[in-house]
Amino acid sequence: MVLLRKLPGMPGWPAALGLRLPQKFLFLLFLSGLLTLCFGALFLLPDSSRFKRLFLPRRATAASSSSSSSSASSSSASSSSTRDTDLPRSPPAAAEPRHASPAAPRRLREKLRTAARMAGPPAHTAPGSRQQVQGGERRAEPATGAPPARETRAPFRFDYERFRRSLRHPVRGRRPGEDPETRARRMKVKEMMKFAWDNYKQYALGKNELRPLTKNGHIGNMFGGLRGATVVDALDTLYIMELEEEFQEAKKWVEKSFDLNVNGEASLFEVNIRYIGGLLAAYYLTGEEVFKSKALELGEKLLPAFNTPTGIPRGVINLGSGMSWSWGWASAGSSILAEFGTLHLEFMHLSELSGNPVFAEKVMNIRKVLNRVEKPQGLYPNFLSPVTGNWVQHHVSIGGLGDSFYEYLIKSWLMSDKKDSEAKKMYDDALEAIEKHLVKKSAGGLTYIAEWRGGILDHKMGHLACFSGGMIALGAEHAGEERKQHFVDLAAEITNTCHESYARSDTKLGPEAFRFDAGTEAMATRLSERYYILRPEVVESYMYMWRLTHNPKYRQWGWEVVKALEKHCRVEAGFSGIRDVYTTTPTHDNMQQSFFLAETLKYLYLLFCEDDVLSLDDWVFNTEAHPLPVNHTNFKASVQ
Ligand code: DMJ
Repeated sequence: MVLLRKLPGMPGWPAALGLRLPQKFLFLLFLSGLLTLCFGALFLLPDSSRFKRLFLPRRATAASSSSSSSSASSSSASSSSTRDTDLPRSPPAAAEPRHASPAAPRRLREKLRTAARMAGPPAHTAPGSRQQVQGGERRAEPATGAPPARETRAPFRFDYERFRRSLRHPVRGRRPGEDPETRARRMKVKEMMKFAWDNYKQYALGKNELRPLTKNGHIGNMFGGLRGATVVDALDTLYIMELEEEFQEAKKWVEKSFDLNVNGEASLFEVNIRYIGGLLAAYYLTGEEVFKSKALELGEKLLPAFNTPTGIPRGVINLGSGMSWSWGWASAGSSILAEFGTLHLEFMHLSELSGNPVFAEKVMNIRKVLNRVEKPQGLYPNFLSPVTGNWVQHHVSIGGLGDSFYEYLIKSWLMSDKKDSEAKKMYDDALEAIEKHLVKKSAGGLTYIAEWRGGILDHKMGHLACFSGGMIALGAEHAGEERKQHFVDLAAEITNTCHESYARSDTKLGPEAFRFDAGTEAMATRLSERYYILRPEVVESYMYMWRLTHNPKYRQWGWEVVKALEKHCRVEAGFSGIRDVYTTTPTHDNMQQSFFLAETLKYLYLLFCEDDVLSLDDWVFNTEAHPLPVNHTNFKASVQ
């Protein structure tokens, strides 16, 4: 209106119509009311969702609202939307589109369902697999700028033979003359693996874990209805240990019984590290197509979790509907550093094997968001909003909630054949900040890594944090000459502290967390922290330290763990965690964790192997100890 009135030589409309002042006023009032109505209608009519998308900032995602999410997510990473409050904190009751609430008009809900049906099946879904056509289901598309993969990608075949030729060492090593004691110890670990597997197979095959006291299976609620966590976690360990018959049993279960068409709430992180990691490793070790196709199919099912304003995935996803949400316990709908930061290795391989860049794009975008956000004292807090891309709470830990994020930085660099220099820089910078602010020495001379709560130190180390000795050892080899010895020493000191936490207990197994305060060193001070659930982190560090230094004490320490496991954790039908490491007659928790077969026994076995078995020249271990190959050939694959 203002514009019209000011146009030279052109009278305003009301004047042109010959209206007087009150009439002009009424006319203007009428016109502005009309405009408001028209504009408002865009938002209120049932068909208005696409206009809303144009005008409103993107909000907490149900998969249903984001078919074009990948591109939107990367481009809106800098959005300062603070609509954090309407994130679902617990699973929605049904797989309905979130904006089609029961209060929404029925017509609108029907339209959304029809649209979902027309969107068709997800790309790359195995032929014949069941499709959900409810509103919650959407096809995941590549990130920024990339066209929908299904329409444009050329036929693609990963050249497995070429990959095998690129390895520098035989996968299971050459086994030259070795000392009989080491061989006997290795064979003992192999026997433990067979015992753990046989009992799982007998009492719990197809369930997620074995309950060795009650001799039945456990399903749990971490895997969204997926079954057989122990099978998938055990595959590569069985293969490496040359337990051929048992490997065939596991493979047969994957072929015949592993059902991916499930509907339940899954941890994105756990499904990725255990199932996708386990399947990828099994494929790379054996070349069996079934492992690859299952890994890719499952990878597709995780993609809707990334449909957030920043592209930072939420922690929980319904594998059937694609709906995702944040953990109820996570501060203000935040995502967890160790969860969204522990996808990189597997997702790069999913892109490598499928020829579909979408997986790589998702994890590269996570890195972009992390690089952009300001780090307090250079540290990475554990909680980040997937909506704003800002930290939600300043709790920093190299143990639970933070741990494997750091591990994946150095391993991303190694897996890229040392080409991913961005990952190396992020690792170097993070470690520098950790050393500066969190690494401490106790009065008794033990080096430990404390936790940080908004600037205040908590002098506690979790069992989980004990992986860091191995991580720092792995990075030490690649630090410049002048820094190398420093990191070797730091890794050795931390590993020594973790060993102390075992040595100071009555069972010679370590507690869930140990503290350095009030005269206590490397021991649990709270009843609730005295348990041991067959965790691998301490023996993981022994394995890396052994390979780095060949100091025999690491094999000795590993052997002490074997003896303690046999004495306190082996029961009639498998291995069980214990509730108190400070008593020689501990009670058992009745759970044989799947990571005991994937990690604890694998690292112990490798500790008594020559270095060329799963050589670190060729492989990086994901955080569940599943070996993924280093990209010597620039991940090239042949196109048919
Ligand atoms: C494993 O699932 C992985 O190592 C993960 O990174 C941390 N926790 C368990 C074992 O303790």
